[in-house]
Amino acid sequence: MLIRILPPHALRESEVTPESIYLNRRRFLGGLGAGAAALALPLAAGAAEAPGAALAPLKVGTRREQAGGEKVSDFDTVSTYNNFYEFGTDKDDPARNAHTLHTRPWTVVVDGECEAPGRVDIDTLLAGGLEERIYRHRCVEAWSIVVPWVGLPLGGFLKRYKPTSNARYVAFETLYDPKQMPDTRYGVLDWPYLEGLRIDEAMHPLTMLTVGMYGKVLPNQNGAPLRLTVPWKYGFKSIKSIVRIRFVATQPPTTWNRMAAREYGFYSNVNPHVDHPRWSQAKERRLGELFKRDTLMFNGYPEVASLYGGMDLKKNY
Ligand SMILES: Nc1nc2c(c(=O)[nH]1)N[C@H]1C(S)=C(S)[C@@H](COP(=O)(O)O)O[C@H]1N2
Ligand SMILES: [Mo]
Repeated sequence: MLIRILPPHALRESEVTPESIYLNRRRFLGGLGAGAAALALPLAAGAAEAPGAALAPLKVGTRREQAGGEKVSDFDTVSTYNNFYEFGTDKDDPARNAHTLHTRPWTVVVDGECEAPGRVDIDTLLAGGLEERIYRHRCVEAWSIVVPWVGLPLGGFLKRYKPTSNARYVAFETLYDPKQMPDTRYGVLDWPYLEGLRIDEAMHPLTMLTVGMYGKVLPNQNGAPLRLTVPWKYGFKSIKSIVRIRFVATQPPTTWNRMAAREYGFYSNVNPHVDHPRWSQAKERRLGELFKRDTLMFNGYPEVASLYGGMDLKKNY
């Protein structure tokens, strides 16, 4: 299916960006290619000035190193090599374009199958009980980084809203505002960006509601003011700039799964033994390193294996 419309060289290059190649081609076929590229150019200036200097520092309580002592990636890399398609499909687009996102005021609605639905203001979340967790992050495109995230465990946050026994999944939604997110004017993906977790995955102590990185608030391009961090899953599960969290009874639709179900499953656990239909997942390039390294099962978080007891992870990819 999708494999047939790719140029042959793309099939061999696992570390180029298969998704953006595919999507740019799609956009091009839609007749928007040249115009979109030209529009993006005038914004190119102003991106490179003192990365991170203007970001507010966060008060961090406990700090946990949970990346096996591996070297933390450079802030510059993590904040300039991004996937955030609402701001463009090239890796440097979000850092150049995401300044148009307004992160204040920002409220997150929590509703659905729960006894105490409500909404919370981002500044309330920032005010108390933040932790730092250093996690590996593995993109489905076979690159990876190690990031000191700042946030709070998602499970504790969700419990405040008293999920009922009908709450078997949690659905997440990104802001959708074409005025702030210029690339949502194109049909690259279905907007708003949607993601979901099974309730036990959402409650797992590794799953974080993330509000910062490197001791500061999140840069817009990394999903400000709050995003998910699910370190044993491919990066696209870590949805950015969340405005709504909903407890639901049945498996919710997710953007990438709707886009190409055969390529992007609901679970999307990092798994070196289950290849993507268009490339191997056995190895990855850690950004900043020369040689590829082996991809670890569950991205090196074997403690989550018990969530999937009895499941065929080739079928539930
Ligand atoms: N709303 C939204 N969330 C998103 C994406 C996106 O395009 N839109 N990209 C995902 C992908 S593919 C990855 S790898 C991570 C990238 O996070 P980072 O830029 O902080 O490394 O964000 C994920 N969350
Ligand atoms: Mo990704």
